[in-house]
Amino acid sequence: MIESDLQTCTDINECVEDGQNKCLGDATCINTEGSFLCECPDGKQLENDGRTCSECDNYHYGRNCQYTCSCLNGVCDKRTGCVCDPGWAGTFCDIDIDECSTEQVVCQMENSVCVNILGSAICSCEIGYQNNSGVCQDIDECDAVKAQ
Ligand SMILES: [Ca+2]
Repeated sequence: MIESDLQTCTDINECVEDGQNKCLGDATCINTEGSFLCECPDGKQLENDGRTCSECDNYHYGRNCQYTCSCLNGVCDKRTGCVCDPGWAGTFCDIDIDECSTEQVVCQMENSVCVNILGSAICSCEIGYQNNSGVCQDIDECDAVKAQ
């Protein structure tokens, strides 16, 4: 814009001047010296037109979709990254949670032990016991031998 002295050019703030905000949709306008920029919220990236924001694809997230979202056991949230399925943790949901040591699974059945498995944990009868209708019963090894 030319000032009244007809010699000085001053920056136009495209972000506030009426009708000059060229950013579209939810893109935020940022005024720069001599120009302006459009910035997208997390989970979206700027189109080639420099003015429109579009959602990240299913494999990217964050600011300008710059982070890879590779969730082994979970789903990608385009703003925050992997949201893991129960039993899984880590940036890529590839770390099994040990529900036994974190006491998320506590085995109350007598003579049973917690066994950590991928994505979960189960209660299993201790060695020498077998599950009989939800009760861990002592295996009579002597009887088993006789039956053979
Ligand atoms: Ca587990």
